[in-house]
Amino acid sequence: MATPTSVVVDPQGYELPDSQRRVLRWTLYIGYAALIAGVFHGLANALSYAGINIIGWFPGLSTYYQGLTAHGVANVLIFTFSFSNAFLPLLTARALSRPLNSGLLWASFVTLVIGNVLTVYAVVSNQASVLYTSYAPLQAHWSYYLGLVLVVVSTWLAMLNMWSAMRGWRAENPGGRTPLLAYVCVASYLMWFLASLPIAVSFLGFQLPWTLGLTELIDPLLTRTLFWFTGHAIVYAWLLPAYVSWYVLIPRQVQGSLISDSYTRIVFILFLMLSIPTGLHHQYTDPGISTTMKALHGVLTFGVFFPSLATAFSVIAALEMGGRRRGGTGLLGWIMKLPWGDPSVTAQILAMLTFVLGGATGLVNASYTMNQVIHNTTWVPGHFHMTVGTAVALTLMGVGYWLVPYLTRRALWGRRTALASAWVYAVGVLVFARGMISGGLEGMPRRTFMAEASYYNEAWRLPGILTGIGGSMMFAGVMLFFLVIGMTIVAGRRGGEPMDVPISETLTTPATSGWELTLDRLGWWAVAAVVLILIAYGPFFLGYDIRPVSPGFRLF
Ligand code: HAS
Ligand code: CU
Repeated sequence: MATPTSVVVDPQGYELPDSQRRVLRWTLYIGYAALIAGVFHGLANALSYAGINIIGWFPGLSTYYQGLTAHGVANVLIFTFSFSNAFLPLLTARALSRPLNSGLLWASFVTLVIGNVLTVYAVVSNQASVLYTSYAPLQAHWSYYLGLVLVVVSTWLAMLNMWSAMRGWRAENPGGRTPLLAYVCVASYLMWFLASLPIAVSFLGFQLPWTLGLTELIDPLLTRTLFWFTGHAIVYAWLLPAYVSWYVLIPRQVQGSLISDSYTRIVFILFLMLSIPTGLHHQYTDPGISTTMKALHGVLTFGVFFPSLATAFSVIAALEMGGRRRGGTGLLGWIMKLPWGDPSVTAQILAMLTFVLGGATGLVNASYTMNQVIHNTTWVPGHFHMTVGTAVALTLMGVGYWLVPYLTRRALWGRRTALASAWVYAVGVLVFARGMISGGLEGMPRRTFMAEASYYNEAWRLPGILTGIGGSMMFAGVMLFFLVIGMTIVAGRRGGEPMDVPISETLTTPATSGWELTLDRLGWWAVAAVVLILIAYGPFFLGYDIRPVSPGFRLF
C-alpha cells in the first residue's frame, strides 16, 4: 500500500510566523473538539429511531431537544466555522506568501472563543433548546443569540484578514493574477459575508431585544425568512472550504492536475452569485409567501446545482489524471491506482462519492411538488448527512490528516486507524441515509424522539434499525478520528521531513490578458450578487407588513 506522502511536497514553501500558526492551530482544535462533542447526541438520536433510548446516559441532559440542539449547533455551526476560520486564512497566507494581520487574527480568535462560550453556556444549561434553526416563537437565553452573532463576527474578521492580505499582494504585484488558492478562499468567505447579514439582523434586531424583554412580541414569519435567507447559503459556506480542498489540494495529493484556472474561478463566482437568492426552497410549505416568489427561488436552486455538477466534472478529471500518472490504464483501472493508502485522500474521495447521493436528494427537495412529500420527514436529515454530514465533515476530517501534522510538525499517528475511520464513517453514513431516506418516504418524522413517540408506523421499523446501525458506525468513525488526531497531537513523531500545503498545478495557466482578468474583480461580482439578491428577496420584503404577534415560548 502506498504511504501517505502527499503532504511532504515542498520544503521550500512559505511558512507563517510561529505565533500566527499557533492561533490557527487552536482555532482548528476548537472546530474538531466541537465535531467530537456534537456526535454524542448524534448517536443518541440515531439509536432512538431504532427504538433504543440512551438519553439517560448523558449526565445533565434534560431533554431530547436539548441534545438535538447541541448536536446541530456544535456540528454545523461551531465545527464548520472554526475549521474555516483556521483553514481559509492559512491557505490564503500560504498562497500569497505573506503573513496575516496579527491584530485581526487575534480579534477573530477571541471573538470566536467568547461566542462559543456564550452559546455553549446557553445550550448546556438548557436555556436554548430551540434547535439550530432558532425559530421564533421558541425563545432562547440572550447569550445564545449573542454568542452566535459573535461566531459570525469572527468569520467577518477572518474574511477581512484575507481580503487585506489579498489587497496587499495586489499592491505589490500590479497587473498580476491573484493566485488561485487565495482567490477561492476569499471568494468563499465573501459569499458567506453577504449571506450572513440577514441572520445578524434577525438576531440583533429582533430576537435579542425580544428575549431581553425590550420588545414583547415577535413576527415568526419574518425571523424565519431572515433565517433561511442566510440559512440556505450557509450550506455553501460549509461546502466551499471542502471544494477549496477538492479543487486546489486534492489534485496534487493524487499526483493529478487541476483542469483549468478560469473554470475554477467561474465556479466560485457562480456560488457567490447563486448561493443566496434560493433560501425560500426551505419555506415551500410556509404560508404568507407568494407562490411566484417560491417558484423563482426553486428555479434559482436548479441554477446553483450547476456549479456543483461542474465541480464533479473537474474533480473526477483531476482524479483520473492522477490515477493514470500513477500507472492506471483502461476505462476504470485508474481508480485502483489512486493513493488509497493515504487517509487524507481516501476520506475525501469517499466524501465526494457520498455527495453524489447528497446532490441527487437535493434535487428532490428543490422540486416544488416533490418537496411536499418529504418536507419535515427524515428524508431531509438523510439528505443533509450526505452533504454537510459527509461531503463536508468527512472532507474536513481528511484535511485534518495532513493539516494537523503540518501545524504541529508531528507525523500522523496511526495511518491504518485513520483509514479505518474514513471507511467506517462512509459506509455508516450510507446505511444511515438509506434508513432515513426510505423512512422519510413512509412519512417518518424528523426531529422526533422516536424511542418514546406515542405513535408508530410498522413501515418505519427497518428504516429505523438501519438509521441506528449506520449512525453508530458514523459515531465510531469520528471516535477513531479523535483517537488519531489526539495521538498525533500528543505523541506524533517529531522531526520528520518538512511539510507544505499541497498546492496543485493547473493544466491551463492563468490568462494574463483578455476577459478572464475580469474574473479577479471579486468586488464587482459581489455587487452583481447583491443585485440578484434584491431581485429574489426585494418583492417579499418591500411589500411586507411586520406583524409582531407572538410572545416567546420556552418549552424546555
Ligand atoms: Fe440541501 C435541505 C436542496 C446541497 C445541507 N440541505 C437541507 C438541509 C441542510 C442541507 C442542512 O431545495 C436541512 C435544513 C433544515 O434543517 O431544515 N441542497 C439542495 C440542493 C443542493 C443541496 C439542490 N444541502 C446541500 C449542501 C449542504 C446541504 C451542499 C450542506 C453542505 N436542501 C435542498 C432543499 C432543502 C435542503 C430544497 C429543503 C428541504 C426541506 O423541505 O426542508 C445542491 O447544491 C446539490 C448539488 C450537488 C451535486 C453533487 C456533485 C458531486 C461532486 C462530487 C464529484 C466527485 C466524485 C468522485 C463523484 C450536483 C462535486 C469520483 C471518484 C472516483 C474514485 C470515481
Ligand atoms: Cu437550501
